[in-house]
Amino acid sequence: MPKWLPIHRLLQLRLTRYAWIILCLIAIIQFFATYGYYNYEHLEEENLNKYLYKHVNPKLMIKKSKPECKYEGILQSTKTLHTWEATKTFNDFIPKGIMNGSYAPEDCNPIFSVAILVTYRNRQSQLDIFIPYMHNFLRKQNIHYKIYIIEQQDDKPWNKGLLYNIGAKQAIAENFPCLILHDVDLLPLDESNLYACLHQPRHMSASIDKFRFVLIYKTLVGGVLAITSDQYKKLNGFSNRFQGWGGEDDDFATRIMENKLSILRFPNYMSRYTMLLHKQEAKNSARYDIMSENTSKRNSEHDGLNSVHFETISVKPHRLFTLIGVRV
Ligand code: BGN
Repeated sequence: MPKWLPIHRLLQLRLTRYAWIILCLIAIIQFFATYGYYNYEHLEEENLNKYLYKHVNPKLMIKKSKPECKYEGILQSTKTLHTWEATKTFNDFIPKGIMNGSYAPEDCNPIFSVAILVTYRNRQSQLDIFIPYMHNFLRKQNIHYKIYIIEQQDDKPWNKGLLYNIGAKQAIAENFPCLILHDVDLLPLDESNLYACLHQPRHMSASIDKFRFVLIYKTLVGGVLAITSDQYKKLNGFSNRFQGWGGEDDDFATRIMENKLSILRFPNYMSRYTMLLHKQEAKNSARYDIMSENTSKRNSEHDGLNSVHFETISVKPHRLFTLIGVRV
């Protein structure tokens, strides 16, 4: 018997054991990789039109000589960028037609006006990508829009809910009927993802590459959310009590449900986003307690849009966005 045979057998035995371990690992990874909903409940593409909230800012100049803008082509578009293509496109950016972060189509009258509210601190490299990317994306949509960056200009714990409330107050004061609450690290990939409100709150970022393009849970409203200004006021906006990362969006979802509103979504092939990389913010360890306290005590009546406190605030128009600087 040749000498190498027992070693070979041993190796074979090891290999089978390794094979088992590898198979188990694959099973575990598979389990975690498939949690969430790929086929979540959504509106059907052919019915979207009847859900659209068709309102423009009354201050927008409507010219009778121009036709009404059309949206069917946008909603039916199948053009999609791949994750790796998305961040490269900002090189071809010519800021034509944009003033104070606002744009309206030239050759037709839009039927949607939306305020894009972006909460922000210390993410210059993401903002540099986000702003041109979004203008390029939105200018193709035939909508009237304005981008607001709401920057927390202090070192105190991050308070996203409060920043959204401040941005919403400003946009509502400027007569915007629809608010789109937008993370600075998310870029839409599908041209058919029309930036407009529906008659019910609309969670727009249901399919993000970071989450393997699945909806991680059904009540998620974080990322990108479109809500009418009237509904935002009805909910009394966000709780101002969440400091640090996480929870304020889940609390907002509770407000939506308490007010008997529902969360609508477009199909996944119209709701894809790529997330720009960044390191995870410090999580707020009190977020679970605040959430359950808010729900049990029905805090939403006195904690929100009607109780916004801050030290200082400034509103500065820049060409590509309006900057609302806040010290909380
Ligand atoms: C959740 C966070 C959300 C966040 C999503 C996606 C909480 C509260 C505990 C239930 N919620 O876990 O704020 O948007 O992840 O990242 O942490």
